[in-house]
Amino acid sequence: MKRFIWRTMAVLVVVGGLALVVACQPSGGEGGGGEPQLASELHLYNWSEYIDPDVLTMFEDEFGVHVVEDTFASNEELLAKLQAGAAGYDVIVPSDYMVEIMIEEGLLAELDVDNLPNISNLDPLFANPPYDPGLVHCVPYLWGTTGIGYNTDVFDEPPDSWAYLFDPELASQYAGQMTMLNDERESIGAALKYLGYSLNSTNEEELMQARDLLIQQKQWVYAYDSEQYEDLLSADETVIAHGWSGDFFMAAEEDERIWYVIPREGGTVWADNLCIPTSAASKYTAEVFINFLLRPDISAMNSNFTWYASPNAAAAEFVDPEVLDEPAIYPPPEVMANLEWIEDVGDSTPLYSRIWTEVKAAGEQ
Ligand code: SPD
Repeated sequence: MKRFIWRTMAVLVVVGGLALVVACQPSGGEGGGGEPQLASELHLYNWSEYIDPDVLTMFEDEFGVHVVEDTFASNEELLAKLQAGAAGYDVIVPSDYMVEIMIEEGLLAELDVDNLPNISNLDPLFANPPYDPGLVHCVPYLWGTTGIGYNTDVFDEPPDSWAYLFDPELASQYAGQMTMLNDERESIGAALKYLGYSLNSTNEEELMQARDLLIQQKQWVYAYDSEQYEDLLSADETVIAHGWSGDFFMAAEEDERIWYVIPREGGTVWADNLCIPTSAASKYTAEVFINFLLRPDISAMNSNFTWYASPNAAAAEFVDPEVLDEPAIYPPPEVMANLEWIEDVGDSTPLYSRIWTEVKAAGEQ
């Protein structure tokens, strides 16, 4: 009987012909009537090296909640995990276009703003994104750009064009010493940009050209990688890499030869977001965690650690000047105007996935 009480149970309450299901959990968990309680653990599913470990310790000390972090390498990997029914995550960090896809698929819970007073710290520019109008499901966490990282000892001038990765004359000079993101939207997007098209193209002819370009480029690619490409640069395995701004600046902290440039043809601008899956076990605890991450000092710690820009206006006074004043982290308006957001391409998504599969399989036995 005791075991029964401690186990989560559903109580059916019939009031005037209405059936209401109330979930009860052991104390220390969430749910039930009355004051919400914090769970003892929170499961965070995040990009790699994307939160200051001290922030996690501070949250654990302040709230007595142990944070278990697991990492993913692409939005598509995150989506596949949730679609497959993974129910173990309380907070996930999808990018803009993926938020839209996940909302459409019913994978994201609506946030209870009463638990998120620190949302008022956000810059109004980030308060109404087209992929989640009114921030109903997610709050923006960090934002950045996608471009080219390189070893400054090898390049006299910054490789400020996608041609360094795709033009046969230029790219062949770095054969076996370049990496591309293992990310279908980003890598196909880079090829589309080099060709002068939108990185959200749904034109089959343009997409086939991008596929052929990526297949041609494959002979010079050392690896498709989204988690260690900056370490490969530092280890002199590579000299040039397609990747995300902050990852290169983080590596540059340890190795001053590394730097980053946004290609003059334009690249991607993106925002990653804190969201709660509908399958989360501890929604209230997840909201308390997200609210903690929205605190100005905490938001700044994550920005300083990751070298990504913060959408939190109140955090600016705590962000290190090297981060805040770096034009490749906070690009000036004329550079921003040349960048594109990745959008949900709807019915063309399977075509992007097919192209990526073909690129990855090309030349393999
Ligand atoms: N190491 C953390 C990198 C986070 C990058 N997220 C960017 C996704 C853009 N499509």
